[in-house]
Parts: sequence; C-alpha cells; structure tokens
Amino acid sequence: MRRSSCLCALTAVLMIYTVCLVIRFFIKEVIPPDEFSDNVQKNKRESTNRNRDQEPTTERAVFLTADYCQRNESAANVSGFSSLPGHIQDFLFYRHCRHFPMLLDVPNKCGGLHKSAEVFLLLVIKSSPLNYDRREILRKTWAKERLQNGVWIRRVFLSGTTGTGFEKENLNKLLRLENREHNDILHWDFNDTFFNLTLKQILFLQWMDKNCRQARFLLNGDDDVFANTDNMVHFLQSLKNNNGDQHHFSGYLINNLGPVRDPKIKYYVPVQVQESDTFPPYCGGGGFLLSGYTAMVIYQMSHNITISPIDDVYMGMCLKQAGLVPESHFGIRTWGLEVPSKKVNAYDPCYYRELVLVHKFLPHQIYIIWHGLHEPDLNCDHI
Ligand SMILES: *[C@@H]1O[C@H](CO)[C@@H](O)[C@H](O)[C@H]1NC(C)=O
Ligand SMILES: *[C@@H]1O[C@H](CO)[C@@H](O)[C@H](O)[C@H]1NC(C)=O
Ligand SMILES: *[C@@H]1O[C@H](CO)[C@@H](O)[C@H](O)[C@H]1NC(C)=O
Ligand SMILES: *[C@@H]1O[C@H](CO)[C@@H](O)[C@H](O)[C@H]1NC(C)=O
Ligand SMILES: CC(=O)N[C@H]1CO[C@H](CO)[C@@H](O)[C@@H]1O
Repeated sequence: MRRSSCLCALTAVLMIYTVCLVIRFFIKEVIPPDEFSDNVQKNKRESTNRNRDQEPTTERAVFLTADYCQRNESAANVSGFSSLPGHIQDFLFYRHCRHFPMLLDVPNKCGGLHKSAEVFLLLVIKSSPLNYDRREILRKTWAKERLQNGVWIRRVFLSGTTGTGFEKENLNKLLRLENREHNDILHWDFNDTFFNLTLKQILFLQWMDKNCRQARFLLNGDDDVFANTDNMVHFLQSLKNNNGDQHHFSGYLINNLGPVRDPKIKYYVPVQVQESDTFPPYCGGGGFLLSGYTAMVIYQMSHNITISPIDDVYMGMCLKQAGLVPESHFGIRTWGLEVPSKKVNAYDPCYYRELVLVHKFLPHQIYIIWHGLHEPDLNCDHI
C-alpha cells in the first residue's frame, strides 16, 4: 500500500512538472520574448517572417511612426536654408537622429559579448542595398569568414534602405534573403545616402557596444575596395600590442584638409553644416584599421559630437576629442595604386602581395586578384 501511494505521489509530481514545462515552452516559443514582456502593446511591433532555423538572426518588419526620429523643423531657420541643395537640407532636418529601427540584426555574430574577444578581425563593410554583386564577391574572396593564421575573421555589412514603395520593399527582401543565407547583415530603416554615412557608422558602434565590444581589431571600409586580409591579419598580429586593448587607428592619412565649399562637388559642405574651415587629421574612409579599444573610445566621444556628414572626417573629430591621433599605414591606398604604366597588367596579383587595402575595384577584378594571390605557383620575379 505504502509503495503505491508513493508511486501516486511521484506520478502527480511528474505530471505537474510536465504541465509546467509545456506551459513554459508555450510561452517561450509561441510568444517571442519582446512581445511577451510588453504584450499590452503587442500590436506595436509585429514580427513577421521570423526565421526559426537561424535563431541568432532577427528580422523585424513593422514599425510605428513613434519608432522613428522626427525631423527638426527649426533647422529650416538657419540663414540661407532655402538655397541649399536638397540633400543638405535633409541632412540638417535629421542631423540629430541617432536611432533608427533595426530591420535585420546578427546579435550572435561575435558569439556574444564575452566571447567577442575571440574575434581577432571584424570586417565592417558599408554596403548599400543595391550592391548585391559586391557583397557576393566579397563573401567569396577577401571578406570570407575564416580562421586565418590561427585567429578568427568575421564579417558584417552595414545597410540602410533605398527608394520608397515597392522598390524599397523588394530591396529589403533581398537583404533578408541574403541574411538568411549568410548571417552577415546589419540593416536599419534609414535612407542609405552619402550624407547618412556618419549615421550608419554611429549605428554600427551602438551595435558593437552591445554585441561585440571585445573584438580585437576592425577593418572599417567600403564594399568597392580590395583588401588583402591575409596580410592584414599578419600586420595586426605583428603589432607590439596585438590584443586590441590599446589605441590603434591607421590608414591613408589625410592632413590639412577642410570642407569643400563648391556646391558642384559631391563633398560640398556649406558653412551652415560646418563653420570651421579645417578638418582634423583623419584616414580615408575607403578602409582603415582600428583596435576594438579605439572603436569604443570613438563611440564614447561621438555622444558628445554633433554629426558631421563626411563619415571619415567624423572619425577624425572623435579621435581628436579623445586626444588620440590617426596614423599613416603604408599598405593602405584608398586613393588608388599607381601601376607603373598602361602596358602592365593592373590586376597582376603581384602588385597587391605586399599591400593591405586598395581602392577601388569592380567585383570581377577583386575575384581575379584574390585568386591570383592564392595560386600555389604565384611567381612575382617580373616585378
Ligand atoms: C524659426 O524662427 C522664428 C524666428 O526666430 C521663430 O519664430 C519660429 O518659431 C522658428 N520656427 C521654428 C519651426 O522653430
Ligand atoms: C534644431 O535645429 C536648430 C537650428 O539649427 C538647433 O538650434 C536645434 O538645436 C536643433 N534641435 C535639435 C533637437 O537638434
Ligand atoms: C527617403 O528617400 C526617399 C527618396 O528616395 C524619400 O521619398 C523619403 O521621404 C525619404 N524618407 C525619409 C524618412 O526621409
Ligand atoms: C537620412 O535618413 C533619414 C531617415 O531615413 C532621412 O530622413 C534623411 O533624409 C536622410 N538624410 C540624408 C542626408 O539623406
Ligand atoms: C557637442 C558637445 O556636446 N560638446 C561638448 C563635449 O564635451 C566638452 C567637454 O566635456 C564640452 O566642452 C563640449 O561643449
């Protein structure tokens, strides 16, 4: 008798436990955590197309106007506003905005905040949605995620949105598809334009602070460069301080430049945007290297520095505020490479063997050079 009542009690306990597990499972799986925690407003954010096979990726699709930064109408009060080009007016209206809803995220890219120290080199590549072919080539060549000389290389592309209506929807879908396959896109819902590149940079730093703070080094650059990431790892490993916990910022150093005041030029920055006639020293934005430490210092400084439209100049401003300086890197040629004469082959891999980064190339050219460099019988005696 005693044995069977004991069994009964055990069965009852097991049943209650099972019911609890089922309820917990239901809460966790059926109602995603962010909706669950504020399900009073559960219509606010609807998760559609959430991809359950790849939990680290999150896809969010619907946002309310309240999620968006509103334009600053007083910006139109600055003198001469109406005669400024439209993109500069836009810049002034939205200059204060530093938060936009995220459409695609890869929060586990670095294995979580604490494992992020295992990422030696994080490739951070600005890429507008239309540049599908560039992203595809980079994934197959220099930006391949891999263990290189014993350390990890990881990759993220940074994107905003392009166009409106169906065009915007289609391009968002393209990025969603790419991200499902490759897990490498950070996508925010802001207009991906030249004058929003600093915004993109700040959004990335916010993401890094949250998800990848301890990555050792970063290559921050564009999607139209050739980067010899094998050499890059070698160079970074050979630094005296190769932990990423000290200041490092190097690239194609630009000194003594100031804003272009000619409205016909792409880089035109009127006095309404920047009064001062000088820029601090900075490195060309096609690609520069920095330590994780310096990236986080820049992020801290950025809270206190008004956004300026040219993203690489803005990095210089943040460094200056921190009392740090950028340095010149011989192997980084963001203003291109001078190949001796037209008679030689500009895509001869031998020219790129000793370099770290060169601007700028078409996708097929990147493919040719990368493969040339990895030919087992590469012979550069002719150079
Ligand atoms: C623009 O400036 C005028 C005069 O200073 C002021 O009356 C008006 O409120 C301002 N407009 C906005 C939208 O701030
Ligand atoms: C809006 O623009 C005005 C004029 O440039 C500026 O004084 C003000 O600080 C801006 N407001 C915000 C929130 O940035
Ligand atoms: C983004 O740019 C498009 C034009 O490409 C424009 O119609 C739209 O209003 C812009 N969106 C915002 C929020 O400024
Ligand atoms: C930057 O993005 C915001 C949000 O989409 C947009 O309203 C603004 O016009 C953009 N700025 C520029 C200079 O394109
Ligand atoms: C734009 C801005 O807020 N700048 C401030 C940053 O911090 C320094 C020193 O703390 C201030 O002097 C600036 O005004």
